[in-house]
Amino acid sequence: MEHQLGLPVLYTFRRCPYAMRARLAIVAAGLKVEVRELVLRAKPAHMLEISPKGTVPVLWLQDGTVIDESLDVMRWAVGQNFPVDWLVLNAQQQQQCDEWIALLDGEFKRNLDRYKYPHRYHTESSTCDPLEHRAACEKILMQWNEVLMQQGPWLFGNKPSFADFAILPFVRQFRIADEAWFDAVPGYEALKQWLADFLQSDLLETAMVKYSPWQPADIPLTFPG
Ligand SMILES: N[C@@H](CCC(=O)N[C@@H](CS)C(=O)NCC(=O)O)C(=O)O
Repeated sequence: MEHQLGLPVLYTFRRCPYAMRARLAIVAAGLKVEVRELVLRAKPAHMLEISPKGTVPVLWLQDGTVIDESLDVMRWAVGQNFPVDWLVLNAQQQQQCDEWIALLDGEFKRNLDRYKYPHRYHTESSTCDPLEHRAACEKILMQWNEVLMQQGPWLFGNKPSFADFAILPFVRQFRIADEAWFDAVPGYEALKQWLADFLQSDLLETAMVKYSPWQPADIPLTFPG
């Protein structure tokens, strides 16, 4: 397997929020990669060879380096070319950003999965109540709503940052679990506006362009196209 376009290769799955945050950072940084879309039930052998844990996103650099954690792909992208309109975080903001992302990737994601797919978490002795987990997610969302109310429209004020784009794909998923309920429920208007701005953004549109699942014999495609 080689880098046919001379670009880093990104294994990705369109709907995966982790892959989405990686693609957002790649687009925001103005970079190009060779894209290999996949379906999770049929992961390409080459991807599993370079990253046996089998999660997306996986970025394979020209020198053979493999970056297979979404936050590391984001860090790589902004390290290559810092997005012009993103805020450079100071030390205190960076610490806050790291804390929020830990909360998101930990407690929020754990509850989001149980809200979205409760049947996967039923056990012999207990059933998983999706609404309990939705409420746990809401408690976390309320924290970001407070921040956005005080200093929005982005988490750190007037400019978007790493924190916004690491978090927003998961808030999008929370909404998608029950859009009618989310759109009607009162109580976090600033957060809804933050999400709505993201959903309408050119950045997301570019990051969500559709590709067919990749096959080794395919002509290589770039992302963004
Ligand atoms: N910590 C990883 C998590 C990535 C992850 O779990 N991605 C999911 C898709 S959303 C995945 O690839 N799951 C493997 C599977 O379902 O087979 C990261 O941040 O990149």
